[in-house]
Amino acid sequence: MSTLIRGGTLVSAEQTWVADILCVDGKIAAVGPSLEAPTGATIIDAGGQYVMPGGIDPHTHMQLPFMGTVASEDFYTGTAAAMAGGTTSIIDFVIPDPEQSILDAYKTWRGWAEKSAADYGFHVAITWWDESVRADMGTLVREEGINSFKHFMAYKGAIMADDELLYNSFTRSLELGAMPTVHAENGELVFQLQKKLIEEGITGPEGHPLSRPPAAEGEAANRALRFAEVIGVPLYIVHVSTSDALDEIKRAKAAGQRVYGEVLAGHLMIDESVYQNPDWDTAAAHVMSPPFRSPEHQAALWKGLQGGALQTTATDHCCFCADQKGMGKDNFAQIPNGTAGVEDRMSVLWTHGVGTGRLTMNEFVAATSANAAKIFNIYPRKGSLQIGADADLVIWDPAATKTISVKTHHQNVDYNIFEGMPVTGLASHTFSRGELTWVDGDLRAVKGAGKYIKRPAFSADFEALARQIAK
Ligand code: URQ
Ligand code: ZN
Ligand code: ZN
Repeated sequence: MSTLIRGGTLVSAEQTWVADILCVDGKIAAVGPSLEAPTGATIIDAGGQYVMPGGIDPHTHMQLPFMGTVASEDFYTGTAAAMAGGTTSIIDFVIPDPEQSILDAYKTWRGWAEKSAADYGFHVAITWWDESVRADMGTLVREEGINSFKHFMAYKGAIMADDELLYNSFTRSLELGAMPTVHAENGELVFQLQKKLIEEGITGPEGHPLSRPPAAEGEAANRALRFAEVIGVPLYIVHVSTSDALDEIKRAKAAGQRVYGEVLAGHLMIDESVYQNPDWDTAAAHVMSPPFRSPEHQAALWKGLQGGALQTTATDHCCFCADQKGMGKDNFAQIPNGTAGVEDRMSVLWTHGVGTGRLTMNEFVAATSANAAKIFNIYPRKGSLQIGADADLVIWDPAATKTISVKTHHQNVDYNIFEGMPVTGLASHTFSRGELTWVDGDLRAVKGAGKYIKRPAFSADFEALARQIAK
């Protein structure tokens, strides 16, 4: 099966040029001017549009069991919605219960993900420790293509990693050539502040940001960075939301430490005033951790992305509908944490990144696709326009506009944090390994068509990673 995409302007993380691109049997087979169409090939005219690597969202939680309920978006509906927005791969999370075999948890998540319509990989969270966890981490790296392990420094009493676990798991990650990643919030501080606020009678969503001050993120980011520095392992910090954490990342990078930062489209665009909304459901719909912050933090995050202190963008797509959020009606600490975004990330970043001059088109591709592929060692198979790469592509119409709304989105959730936002720049066509899955509003996602992405370990010295990602 072959498709010739003609007349477009190709945009990779490195360059922009006019050329045709031929996809054969799910791979990029040729790139160049005036390519011949093989007999029977589908021909797509990309004139006036950009052809870019499909987006990679390195942070999603499809159908996550969390805080007493299960996220409303599953692997099929979530990957379908992703492709409607130009994202063609996700990296989701296996989150074992404490004391649960991490191999068993991995197998469970693999089963859930069978229904995916687009390609997917997993970070595996280390939520407890004993010698079996150490051994299973080796199995996951050597046999299952896992090269990243997640540590939640938040969520005391549930999945929180203490310092002993951080030390053991970071050390094991280095041995295995795997990337440790962290959710950097001090879980004890958050727990104590939640308790204090509830005792003071602050039970509504307005209490959520008060219980998770920027200092709680800054402290945890610094602690995780110091552990990684002493152990000698790189570190990836997910959903950096404050200048406090960003400053710690800059300090570490300036000292030569290998650290990577991720920022959510939500944290770039939504501010903390949402928690003051008098409508409980609206305020609760925005409860996610770390919380949305002030405009000052948003501005710092944009500068971090522009300046290279932050390398990737993601969504932390973790959906809970109003009835689920209502579980915290009397206590904000019981509102399931999470918001959506997997469908909107690319258009939001294009409109407010490229559209404002903050990002070049090449930096946009780096931040929405190529850097995540490089950091998690699936480049150039993913995140590139190179011959031999998977034909995960998006044809991007820079002139197309829409207003983001829950009324029209494809995400399986009853709220959209970007509700009412006008965006310019939309995916007109999305290809998943050469298959056309989205074309001008017609979603052709196929349940189960997605494939598991095995991600090889790094060489012990991670030098290859450093060379790839150098900005
Ligand atoms: O913390 C996370 O990343 C997961 C549990 C999703 N929820 C959230 O509020 N970010
Ligand atoms: Zn998190
Ligand atoms: Zn998350």
